[in-house]
Amino acid sequence: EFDFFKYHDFVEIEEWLKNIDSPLASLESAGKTYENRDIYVVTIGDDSQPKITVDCGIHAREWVSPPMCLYLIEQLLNGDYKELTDGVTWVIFPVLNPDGYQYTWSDGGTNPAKRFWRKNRRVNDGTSCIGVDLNRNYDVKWNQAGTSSSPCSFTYGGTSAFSEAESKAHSDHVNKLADVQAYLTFHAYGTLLLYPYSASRFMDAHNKEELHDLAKEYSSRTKAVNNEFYRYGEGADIFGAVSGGSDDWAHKSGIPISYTIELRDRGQFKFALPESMIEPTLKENMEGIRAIFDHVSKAS
Ligand code: 0X9
Ligand code: ZN
Repeated sequence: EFDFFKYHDFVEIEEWLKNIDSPLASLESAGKTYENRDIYVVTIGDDSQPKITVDCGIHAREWVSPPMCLYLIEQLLNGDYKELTDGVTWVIFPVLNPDGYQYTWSDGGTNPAKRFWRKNRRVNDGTSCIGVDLNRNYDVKWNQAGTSSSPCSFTYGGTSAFSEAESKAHSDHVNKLADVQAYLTFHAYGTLLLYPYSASRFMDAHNKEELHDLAKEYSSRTKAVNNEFYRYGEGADIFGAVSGGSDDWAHKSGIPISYTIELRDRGQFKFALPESMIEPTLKENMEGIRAIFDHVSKAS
């Protein structure tokens, strides 16, 4: 029995994904990483419907993120959220950065020098420093703000936008889909909901009001579960300008609803969130996700 409320390494996650058995769902590889792992994508529903696309695990050390995607898949197929497959197709990338994620599991996840790795594991030419921050490798104002051009930095943006196998495979796959209405990318930590743009204080989403109102709704539904409050706002307002992120790319490429969700906590345990806090975190966000579904299905 797979325990959704415990952490699992990539090998265990991959095995679970391969065992998904549902007429609604299909598992594909969107591409291969530098270390030759699969960048998996689970599609629930057919191509004719409006879509919501979700990803988890773009940052290796944010361990509570992949469980969010796995639990979402399970709940859509076998749990209390089956009705969210009515009229909407889900395209879910459960571990967008498998090489980095598996690296954090070195020595069983007990080695702090490895457990808190953030980037992918690409070997950068001309330096001994490894890895690109995939959330600085998308194309909105790439390499402009809140990012580094030093390969040794933990926010290194790579040699160009989409220089990395993971961001390239992800964006290519999503760009091929018709009628994508919403994009959710799960990170940790902070207990926050961010909407575009993050790249610059001087860029506003064309539907900023809609994004703000729906974030408020997500936050109020989430709060109703465990009384945990997710603060929300424009990324650049909350963090200052940070460019090259996947949320900005998604919005700019035509997906109107786009959020980065920073799961728990607020800084007590940071990336080392105790397993006992996985279940409440996932359950409260399922209610937030229901708000996104309601919004998308109401509009179409
Ligand atoms: O800095 C990030 O990539 C995210 N925070 S984290 O602590 N999980 O690393 C926030 C991303 C917000 N969106 C953009 N910067 N585009
Ligand atoms: Zn992150």
